[in-house]
Order: sequence, then C-alpha cells, then structure tokens
Amino acid sequence: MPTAPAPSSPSPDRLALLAELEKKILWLAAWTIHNANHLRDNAEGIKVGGHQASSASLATIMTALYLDVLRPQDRVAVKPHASPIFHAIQYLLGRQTREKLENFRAYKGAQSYPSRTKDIDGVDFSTGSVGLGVAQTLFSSLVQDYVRAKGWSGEHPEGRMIALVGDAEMDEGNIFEALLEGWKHGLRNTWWIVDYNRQSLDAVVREGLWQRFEAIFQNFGWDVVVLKYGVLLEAAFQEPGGERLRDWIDNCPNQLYSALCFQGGASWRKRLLDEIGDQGPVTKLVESRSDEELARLMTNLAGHDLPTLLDAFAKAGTHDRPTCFIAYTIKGFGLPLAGHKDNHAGLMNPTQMDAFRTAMNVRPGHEWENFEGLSEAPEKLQAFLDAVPFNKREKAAVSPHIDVPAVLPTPGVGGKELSTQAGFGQILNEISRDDSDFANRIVTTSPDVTVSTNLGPWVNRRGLFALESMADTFKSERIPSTFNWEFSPSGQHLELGIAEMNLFLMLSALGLSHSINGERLLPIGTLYDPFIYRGADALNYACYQDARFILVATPSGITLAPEGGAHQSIGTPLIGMAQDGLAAFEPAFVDELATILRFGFDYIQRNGDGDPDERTWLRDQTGGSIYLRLSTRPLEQPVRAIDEELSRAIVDGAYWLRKPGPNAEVVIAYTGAVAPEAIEATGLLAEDRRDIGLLAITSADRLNAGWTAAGRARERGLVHAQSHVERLFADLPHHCSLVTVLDGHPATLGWLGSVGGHRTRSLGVEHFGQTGTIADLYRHHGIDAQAIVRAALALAPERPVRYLREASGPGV
Ligand SMILES: Cc1ncc(C[n+]2csc(CCOP(=O)(O)OP(=O)(O)O)c2C)c(N)n1
Ligand SMILES: [Mg+2]
Repeated sequence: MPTAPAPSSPSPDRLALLAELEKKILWLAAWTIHNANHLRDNAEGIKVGGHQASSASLATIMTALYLDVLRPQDRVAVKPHASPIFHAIQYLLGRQTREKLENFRAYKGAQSYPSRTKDIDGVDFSTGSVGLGVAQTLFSSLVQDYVRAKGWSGEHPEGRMIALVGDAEMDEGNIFEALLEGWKHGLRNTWWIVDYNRQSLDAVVREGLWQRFEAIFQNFGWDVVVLKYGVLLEAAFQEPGGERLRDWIDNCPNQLYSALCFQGGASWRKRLLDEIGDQGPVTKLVESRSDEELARLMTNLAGHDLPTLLDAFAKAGTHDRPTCFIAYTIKGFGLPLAGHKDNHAGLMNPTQMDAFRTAMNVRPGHEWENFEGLSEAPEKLQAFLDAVPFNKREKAAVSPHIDVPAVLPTPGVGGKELSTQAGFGQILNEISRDDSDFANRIVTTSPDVTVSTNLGPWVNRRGLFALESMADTFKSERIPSTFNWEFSPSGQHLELGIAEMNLFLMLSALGLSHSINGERLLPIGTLYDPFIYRGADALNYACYQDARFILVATPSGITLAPEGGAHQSIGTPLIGMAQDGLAAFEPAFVDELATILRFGFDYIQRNGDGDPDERTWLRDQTGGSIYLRLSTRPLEQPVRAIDEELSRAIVDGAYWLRKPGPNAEVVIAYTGAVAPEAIEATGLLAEDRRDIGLLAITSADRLNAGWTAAGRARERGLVHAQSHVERLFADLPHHCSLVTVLDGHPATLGWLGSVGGHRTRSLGVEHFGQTGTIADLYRHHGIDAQAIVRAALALAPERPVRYLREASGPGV
C-alpha cells in the first residue's frame, strides 16, 4: 500500500519549473485547439467546439498530477473536455506526436475526448459520456483488490485510481450508484478530484454544491478535502482587512464571481471597494495592488495553485482511504474566456489568440516547440521532464492467453428438457469442479440476480469475493438452504446491488484487468435481458474501451411469459447486432450454448490484427466481448454429437437443421426459444411443400456482419468473397421463399431476404407488455407454428396446406 510518509514540500526551484511547464501545457492545449482549423464555425463565423475553457480549468491540477504526483502504476480518468490538456502533457513527455495534435479532432488525429482505443498516448480510461469514467475508476480499484487478493500481482505495486471530475458531471446518477457499491466492497486507493469551476455546459451551477458533495462523500466513508484558496489569497487573509476579504469571497455568489473573473482587475477593484471598501485596511489591501495583481490574487483559487495542490496530494498519498478533493477552479483560467458563463465550447478569436501568444512569448512558427517562450533553461526543463516519475511507465506486457478446454461438457443433456439458462448454470457448475487456471480466472458478477440467472451452483462452489471473510450465518446455524453465501478473498463471484449500470462498469473494469493490472480475467456478468437498456450507455462505453467480458442475459423476450409483461425484451437482439465490439448469440439448445461459450472464452482474449477470415468475412482474430441472449423455456434437447463442422457453423451463426432440397419452396429460419415452433411448422409444411429447409440461426449478428463485410470486399474487387450466410443460401432456387421468426424484433432477421433475393416474411414481436402463457403469447404475436405456416403460405400460395387452421383472431 502506498503509505509512504508525506514528502516535504517541493523546493522553490521545483515549483518554478512546474509553473513554467504548466504555462506551456496551457499554451499547447489552446494552440492545439486553435490550430485545428477544421472545427466548425457557428452562425457568427466563430469557431466552436474546442473547449479551450473547459480544459483550462484542469491545467494546474493535471500539471501537478502528471509531472509530480503520479507513479507509473496510477491510472487516471480525465474529464472529457480536458483532453487537450492531457494530450499536451503527453506531448511534452514525448508520448504524443505533433502530427496527431495538428489533426486534433480530425481523421486519425488526437481525440476530442481521451480514448483508450483511438489515442496513442496511453489513455487509461476513455471518457466522453460523463459520469462513466469516474465510476470506472472505482470499479478498477475493486478489481485491483480482487487480483491482489488472488496473489497474482507479484511485485507489481498497487496503483491509485484517479478521476478528474467536472462539477456538473456529478449530476450523473451512476456516480452515486457506484459510491454505494464502493462502500459495500471496502473501496481503497481511489481519488476523485472535482474540478469545482461552478460551471456546467449551459450555465453556472447552484450555490453551495460543495457542501452537498462533502456530506455525500463523508457518508460513504470517504475523506473529503476542500481545496479553496491558494497561497496568495491565504497570505492576503493574514493582512489587515484580510478577514473581511475572505468573508466577501465566501459569500460571493458563483455567478458574480465568474463574471468578475471574466471582467478582470478593474472590475474586481470597483466591486470590492463598493462592497467592503472601508477607507481603512480593506481599502489598503485592495489599493496596494495593481489591476493585474488584484486579478491574480482574486483568482488564486486552490485548484490553480501548485503548492496547495502538491501539499494536499502528498498528504492524501500517505494512506489508502478513498479521497474526494473538491478543488475550486475557474473555467478558462489563464485565458480571456475565463469565467464567462457561455465559454463551454468557446474558442479564442484570432485577436485574443494573438494576445495570448504574445503573453506566452511564443514566436509565430515556433508554436509546437516544447520550451519556446519559457524563462528556464531548456536543458533544465528537459532534465526535469526526463525525471518525471509517471514517465517511467512502460507499455503493459501482454497478459498470457489462458487456455480454454477444447470442449465444455454438457453431460446427460441430450434428450432432456432443459432451457438455455439452466444449461448455462450446468455448464458453469461443471467448470467449477475443475481446478485449472481456466476455472480460476473466471470471475462472475451479477446485480442481485445471481440465483435467478442460475449462477447459484457456481457460487456455491467458488464462493463470493470480499476482502474480509464473512460466514453464511444460515450455514453456521445449520438452517437448510440451497445456496452457500460465504464471502472470502478467494471467492470468484462479485455480488452487486441491483443497479445495472454498475454491472456494466464492473464488467468494463474486470474486462480491462489484463491491461490495467497485467492479469487477465475471464469475466461473466448476468442480468435480465430487458435491463440491458438500463445499462446500455455503460455497455457501449465498456465496448468502446475494448473491455472483454461475456454478458449472459436471461430470461429474454416474451418467452419469459410467467414473469409478466414488464420484463419482456423486444429490441435487445437489435442492440446485439448494432453494438460494436460485442458479438451477440442466441442459441436454442444447450449444446449450441456450450459451443458458443467455449468460443467466447477464447474470443474475449484475442487481440490480433489482419484481414478478415475468408470463410466468414468476420475479423475474429481481433476478438471482442460476447452477449448471450438466453431463455427460461425448457426445450427438448437434441441427442447429437457436435462435430467440428457443426461447431464451426454454430459459431459462424447458422446451420441447417434440415437442409433444403434442390427444389425448395420454403425455408424457415429461426433464432432461439421459438425452435419448437419452427420445427413444428417445418413438419406441417413438409406435407405439402417440396424440399423445405430449416435454418437454425445462432447469431444473427455474426451472419449479418459477415454478409456486409463480404459485400464490401466484392465491391473492392475481391469478386469471390462469400460469407457464411451466402454460402448457406447459394443453392436455394430463386423462387424459394423465406419465413424468419424469433422472440424479438422481426428486423433482426428481416434482412435475410436480401442475401439471395428471396421473398421474405419476418415474424417477431413488436408490441410490449401482454401477459399470458408462452402458447398464448406466441399465438398473440404470431410467432407460433400456425403463424409460421400462414406466412409461408402467403408467400407461396400455389397450393393449400392441409394442416393450416383458421387464424384465431386479428392478432396484434
Ligand atoms: C452523458 C452525457 N451527457 C451530456 C454530455 C454533454 N456534456 C459534455 S460536458 C457537459 C457539462 C460539463 O460540465 P462540467 O462537468 O462541470 O465540466 P466543465 O465543462 O465545467 O469543465 C455536458 C452536459 C455528455 N458528454 N455526456
Ligand atoms: Mg464545471
């Protein structure tokens, strides 16, 4: 634990170098934005979108952190709009290129918001959707503890997880959800530094917000450090009349303070003299300073005061308690935009920029030079940068691949009635018996639905994780219970409260452990499928960061019938298809599930590059995360051996359950729990239609992605490119029609007709909330066997079908 004694205050020489470099960082960030002349102009011809002001408010704090406080093992989530400051610092440290900065916000340039995957300068956590990066640091700290508790960290020193948080960002509810989870799990080593500039995007924030923050954080067991005044102001408060000045500032409304910051020294003077001028000590305090000195004094908030910040960070560095710093800052500090309530996306105009350049002593044509305009000797500055502790950080070693068994067994499943959800529980139960590295690296997590998503048997064997052991009182009191709820550092299940955002942020943190902790985990998270919507932004964020995990969503669709209408999910298959970085599967049978899971454990570890696979046109070597949409509906399980070819087809996304003959008139293509209806309809149709085919689709997502990619490849000249679904449909006669069906939105499979130009009718669920039995609901939504037959008949009406009954109502 980083419990070193507080280092003594930095020497004046060191402070002077840091102050010089802070100036340079502010300049480089402003210049990067200004220079990016592709930024759009607003109606008045003024460039917007640069966020010079928003980034400037963190310039001092980030200088203190990156050039002094941080150690290589520390990790930081930087507020989105502080990206230019981040990139400027990395540029000074030799970790960012001029070319990328010249292309800031442009094609392949440095990103507007720090990005793990798109930036080259070592972003620890992507940010952009405010609130998520903040909470991610908390979960990363919990994951660090998890990894250490397992004894996997070796000599790797413990890092601190740090978030630079906008004050308006604190409105995001997911931050508070995370706080509660942190409290439950004994959070350590986490710093959140609130950039208290009292401005949001639109305006100035409410008065006294800091007191609410302070109370909240203290409630959750955090240390709170309010950093309000810098050394100049503190010294002035000691002068005669200083107390009155302090009272005035303490009571100054945020709006007025911001406005005066914007207006500058003369306005400060007039306002102060009007309000507290006494022809005595206060007046003297004010009048003894020039306009410039007065402005400097009045804006000397702690968030812009290196000695105050360094001192506070050094003190907090002596313990591992989570700490919230509320640092008073000024949005746009050091720039002519400072304090203006409209400055959020503001950009200095050319005249302002010229004045700023002059003030910074930067000659035209020398804007990108590291030490241009600074008064300290370049060799001294360079030597300082070379010795920055953070800059000793090396690229994380690639964590070794964890071998996955060739097959995940599903003993005794064939011929039984079983749901995919129950099958999932059985597969994990089988794995849990195994004392392999593979089994030991799996970590499960669930937002209070562990038992109801069938993780119970796994948890019984592997236990819950906590830093401190906690017995299951029911067990010690010998009260019979199905589940063993024991916590210990060796446990492999992280139980979360209900908040689904936390599940996705936890998966994001677990799924980046190989990069952040250098130790790979195989994370599995379970939740009810409809609640993917609740966490969809965090899911998107996790994928954007390239976190690797397996998401098991169950129950799903209307098939959860007895659970009631409120929990039905209709659109999640479309989320599965559309979400970048997530391969979505919806198996119908447990042997398919085992095949997909096996693939999934390997897939989440891949990190390759190169051309797409010529069989599927998928880029499987790059890897990604996995989404399994499962069901509680017991289905009769096929008795079959999954050979290599079938296994490959299941992973590729589809296989013929009944191969169509050469004169096929109808093909039924289904996904997931409606398999029995599709099979029954095939049987009914087969009586009166020739060569009918039945296509089992295990992944609409992968089929679709491969098809799109193959099309693109052909358009680029690779005329023989053919995807898996194109190969499956290659021999279908043109007159063959297609009926698609799933328990989800029909658009999921609606595109299949375009693959080979076959007339298609797509069945699925478009309306929400009706309750009933599965049979009731399938009939109601038109995804039962009769509806499938009717759809087929409508497409190929030449001859009647004997087994078709009258439709029993208008449906929905
Ligand atoms: C989830 C989300 N909603 C909205 C936005 C748009 N947005 C970006 S920054 C911002 C306000 C930021 O205010 P604050 O956190 O105080 O940072 P400051 O600009 O003051 O530095 C908003 C609303 C966003 N990025 N993410
Ligand atoms: Mg703000």
